[in-house]
Amino acid sequence: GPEIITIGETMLLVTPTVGEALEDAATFHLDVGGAESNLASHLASLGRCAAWVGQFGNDALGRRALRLLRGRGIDLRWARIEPSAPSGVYFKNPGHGVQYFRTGSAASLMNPGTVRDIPLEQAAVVHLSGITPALSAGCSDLADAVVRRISGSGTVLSFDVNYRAPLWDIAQAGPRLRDLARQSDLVFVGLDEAEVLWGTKTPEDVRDLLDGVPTLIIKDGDVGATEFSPTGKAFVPAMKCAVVEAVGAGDAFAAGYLDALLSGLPPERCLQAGHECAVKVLRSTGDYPLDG
Ligand code: KDG
Repeated sequence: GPEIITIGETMLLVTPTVGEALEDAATFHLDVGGAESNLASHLASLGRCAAWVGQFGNDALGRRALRLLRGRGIDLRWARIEPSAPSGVYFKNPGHGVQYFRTGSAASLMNPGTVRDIPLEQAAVVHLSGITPALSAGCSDLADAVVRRISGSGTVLSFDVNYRAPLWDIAQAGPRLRDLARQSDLVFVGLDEAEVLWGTKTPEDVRDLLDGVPTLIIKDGDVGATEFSPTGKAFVPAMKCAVVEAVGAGDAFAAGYLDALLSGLPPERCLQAGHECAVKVLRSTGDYPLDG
C-alpha cells in the first residue's frame, strides 16, 4: 500500500499564460491544483508511493484532472467521481491572489464516509491541510474523523495549517486550526500565517501556543525554517532564489520534508530537503512545475 495518504480537494486551475491580470489576459493554461495533491505530486516525483483521496464531478474537467494527476505518478486508487456535483475550479489572478469557484463542488460533499473503507493506519504518514475543515460541514467532520483514527495509531499525522482567507474568517479559523494542529504529530505553519491566526510573533510564541505538538515546523519565507521536536530546536536558512510565484511552495516544502523524514534523516536534513523542493515551485508560475 501507499507510504503516504493525503486527503483533500483538488481543483482545475486556470492561469493566465503570460502573467497578465484576469481582466486582461487572452490566453490561459488549464492545469490542476490543490494543496494535498500538490504534496502527493512532489512525493511521487521523489519516488514515494503517495495516494491522494478526493473526488471530482462526472464532467470533462474532472476526467482531465484525474488524467493529469495520474501523469504525475500519484496513486489514485481511492480517487472518486461524485456525479451529483461539479468539479471545483480556481483561477490565479497574477498580482491579486486567487479566485475560487468551489462552493458546492463534488469535493465539498466529502464526509467521514469518504475514508471509512480506506486503510489509513497502514500508511506511514497521513497528511491533512487546514483547507479541508473550511470547505463544508461534511469536510470538517471528515478532518475530525481522520484525526480520531490516526492519533495514537502509530501512523504519523501530518498537518499543514494552510489558512485560506477567502474560505473563512479568522474568528472561526484561529481556534479550529489550533485545535487540529494540537492533535497532530507533525505540523507545518508559516510564521506570517500564525501571526494572522493567533497573533504570535516569534517561532517560540508559536511553540508555546501549540504546546504538546511533537514536531512543529515554522516557516519564515526567505529567512528559513525552524523546527521544535523532542531532539531540540533546529533552524535551516532558506535557499536564495528569484521568486516568480509562491503559491504551492508550502506544499512542496512539506513533501520534501516528509520524503527526508521517511528516509530517516535528522531534522536539519529534513528542513533542507523541504527548502530544496520549495525552490522548484518558487521559480515557476505553476503550483507544480514539473508537468509537460
Ligand atoms: O497551497 C496551494 C493551494 O492553496 C492551491 O493549490 C489551491 O488547494 C488550494 C486551495 O484550496 O487554496
